[in-house]
Amino acid sequence: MALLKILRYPDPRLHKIAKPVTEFGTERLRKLVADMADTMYDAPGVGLAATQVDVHERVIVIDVSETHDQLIVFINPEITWASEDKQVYDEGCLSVPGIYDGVERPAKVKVRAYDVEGKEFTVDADGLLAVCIQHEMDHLMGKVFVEYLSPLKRNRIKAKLQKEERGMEREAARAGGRR
Ligand code: K1U
Ligand code: ZN
Repeated sequence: MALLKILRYPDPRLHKIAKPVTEFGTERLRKLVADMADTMYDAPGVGLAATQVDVHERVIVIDVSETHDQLIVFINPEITWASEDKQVYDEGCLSVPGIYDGVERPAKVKVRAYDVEGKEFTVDADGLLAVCIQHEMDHLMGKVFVEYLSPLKRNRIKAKLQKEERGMEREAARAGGRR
């Protein structure tokens, strides 16, 4: 089991655009997916995009089940249909820890994607799965959910997380000095 470091907003690497996966069924892709799933379950979260672990390829893992045993791996996902009706969901993000806020998105989506072996599949999603797929696909396009919020809220969130980051860096430097 390998846990990957999750980038924290406002890290500029969260705004990189991910490239499509071109080689399927490789050990490298299998390991990336396994490590991403371990990282998501450990966090804990219900989704994770490769962008968040500084890998800029179109790979997403999601498990919205209560039993944490229904992992879905989406490689090169594309939304082929989105409903006219919208829903507002209080979203969270492992890259924006401790912040939850309402985002309006299409309530239902159809997604086409590939599994690790390169086999195509489609998913009809609603509820949290639909929210999570759209949130993770935004990550692959370099977009973080706070960009849907007002500039005032976004700047407050940015300042809070930057302050926390400075505190963590100071603590790490102190711990290093004690060694
Ligand atoms: O960082 C991420 O992209 C994952 C994110 C996914 C998400 C959740 C809710 C709405 C939209 C997108 C999370 O998993 S945040 C953590 C979270 O929702 C959660 C944590 C523990 C138990 C259950 C949920
Ligand atoms: Zn996120």
